[in-house]
Amino acid sequence: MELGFRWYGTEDSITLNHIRQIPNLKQIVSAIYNVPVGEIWPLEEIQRLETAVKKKSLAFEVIESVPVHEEIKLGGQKKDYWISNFQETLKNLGKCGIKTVCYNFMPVFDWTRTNLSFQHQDGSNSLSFSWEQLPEVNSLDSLPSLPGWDLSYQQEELHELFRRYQEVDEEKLWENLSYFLKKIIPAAKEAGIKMAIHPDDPPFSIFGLPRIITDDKAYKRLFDIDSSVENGITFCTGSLAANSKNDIYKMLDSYLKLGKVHFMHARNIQLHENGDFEETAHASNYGSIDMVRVIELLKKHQFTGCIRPDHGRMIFGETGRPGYGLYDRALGASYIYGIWETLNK
Ligand code: CS2
Ligand code: MN
Repeated sequence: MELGFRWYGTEDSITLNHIRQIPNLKQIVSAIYNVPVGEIWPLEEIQRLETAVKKKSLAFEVIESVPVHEEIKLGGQKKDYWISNFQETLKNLGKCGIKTVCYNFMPVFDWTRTNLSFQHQDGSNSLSFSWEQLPEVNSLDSLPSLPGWDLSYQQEELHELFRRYQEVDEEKLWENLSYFLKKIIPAAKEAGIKMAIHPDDPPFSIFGLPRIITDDKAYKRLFDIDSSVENGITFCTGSLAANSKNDIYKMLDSYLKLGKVHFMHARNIQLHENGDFEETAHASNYGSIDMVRVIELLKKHQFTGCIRPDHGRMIFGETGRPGYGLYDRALGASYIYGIWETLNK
């Protein structure tokens, strides 16, 4: 297992100089952010990122994420064009020594929360989800304004997307994912890259939009599409645990055994009986996830991939990108490494 840290590039208020001071931190997880979704990531841009990271004696092996163009998820007419762009991006990433590419297949919105600064008793704050606060979408005329996504879409654009997704149910989305993977996995193989799909966050349908990477049954189906090692996953503890029916330890155990886990996200959440949850400190006693059990499984299967602290709280008065402050993620990283070291004594 190697500790990684997500970095949003030179636009990130957190610098590589700070990140490299986290004990035992070995890898930077990043992406090219200035290329529009679906366009090919130019080789020179990736090389520039690679150089910046390596100059700080950190490894650059995991990309999070290469976004999948909405036309691909919709199965639209131009999907082949966008898929071939994705293949080209993989080629360029392979040339820069990238081994793992995280992506997701969630329609319209990636992670969905109702509050970006839920107040904890100790004065820290974090992202949270509450059913009561989730806007209802009864018609296309009342589309949701969601924290974190308000500025991502123009109203008309959102409207058009929702309209088109009316034709895409879960079954259709599976078909579109399968179509995508059949073309992408061979390209990944050729580039020496393993694909790692991130689970839907949270793992259930929202606003009537289909979500499919949600539970054990879904993973079986995903692996059936292509059993090769390149068709793998990002195991995100906090995303999957937001459905109380998911036995994340059993799931992780079996996917590690299959060799399908290429990237780990360690995130803790406090899940409530009504399905609401808030993100917490990484330590097991702060949330619903037993982090020791998670790391024990990584040890059991001799996981050699990258693990990164996923969202952290905002602490010590820090402000900035919700979930992605420096301090709590650094604490999380150290906590995770502490468990690992103990297990390896
Ligand atoms: C991440 C996801 O910040 C987060 O919630 O875990 O955004 C993740 O990076 C993407 O869904 C992966 O494609
Ligand atoms: Mn995650």
